Amino acid sequence: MIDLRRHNANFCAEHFLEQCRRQVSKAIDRFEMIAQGERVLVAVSGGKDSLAVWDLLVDLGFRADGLYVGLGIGDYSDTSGHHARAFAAERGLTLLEVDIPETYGYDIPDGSRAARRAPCSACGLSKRHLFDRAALEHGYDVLVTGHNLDDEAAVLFGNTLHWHTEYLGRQLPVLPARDGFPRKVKPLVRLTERETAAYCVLRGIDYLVDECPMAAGNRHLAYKEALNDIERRSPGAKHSFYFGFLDRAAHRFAPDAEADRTELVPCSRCGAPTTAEVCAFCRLVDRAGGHLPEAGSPGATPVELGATRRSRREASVGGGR
Ligand code: Q46
Ligand code: ZN
Repeated sequence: MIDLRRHNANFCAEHFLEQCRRQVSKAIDRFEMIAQGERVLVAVSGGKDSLAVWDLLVDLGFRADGLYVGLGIGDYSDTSGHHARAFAAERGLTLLEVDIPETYGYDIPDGSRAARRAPCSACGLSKRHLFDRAALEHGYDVLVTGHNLDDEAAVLFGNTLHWHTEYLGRQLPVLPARDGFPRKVKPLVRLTERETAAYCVLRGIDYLVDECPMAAGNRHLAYKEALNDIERRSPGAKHSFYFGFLDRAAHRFAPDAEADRTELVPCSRCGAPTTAEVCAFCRLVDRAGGHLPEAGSPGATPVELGATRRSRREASVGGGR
């Protein structure tokens, strides 16, 4: 039995899985995230959320491939890569990979120190750039991330505490494609972290349980803990905080987000959309002591985006389900 206090209900395994599928379908339909037949790229970390969303999308009949980005965070990256590859191989799914140290010559721990950025800020910037790039380069219609209700509520909490109204205006479960960015969607917004973990256990998905070692002290975790405390006393609080915001407040901040939008031009080095001559990613690569891909290699020119390669195991596991 799985007890979901926020729904005031207990579910057996089979009904719990059905409930997860229903919640994801509902999010996809309500926010018009993905149409049947579209090509979907899932940003995969090897953790519970990204593997759960990939599994759910395939189960719901979407054509979804994965992309894993190697961050060079020691054992954590080795193990997370292993989980992502094993998941894809066991199910005959396609996993693309980009290894930052191998292709761009820096890793997140040393690179962020050299660039004088917080690790999560350097990491987030790198991942966003590489996911966007790969989605466009490989012709995907939509990029999926595994952000769940806890993540979105924590981001909302932080943006509200600091009244980042321009961020509040674009904190939506769907960001439409624009100016060289792919459409980005978050189908897990109706599921909590505890639910995605239970989903993985029941589906036999072997995910990376350890937290990233660089996450300690990050404010996002502190916001999550604060919200968990509130949720314990008042089940359903996270859901009503986040969905109440979407229903009743998000549109009020749209003008702030719009005013914050600046004209984008292609980066003179990599071609990604940017407000400056050189994009934030290329500047990070410089300051982190890395390099753009060697001339002649994939991703070396602005036209040919990314430096993705297929998972080594893909060749031996055949097509999808
Ligand atoms: S992987 Fe990267 Fe996270 Fe690790 S360094 Fe921070 S952002 S915590 S999702
Ligand atoms: Zn660039």
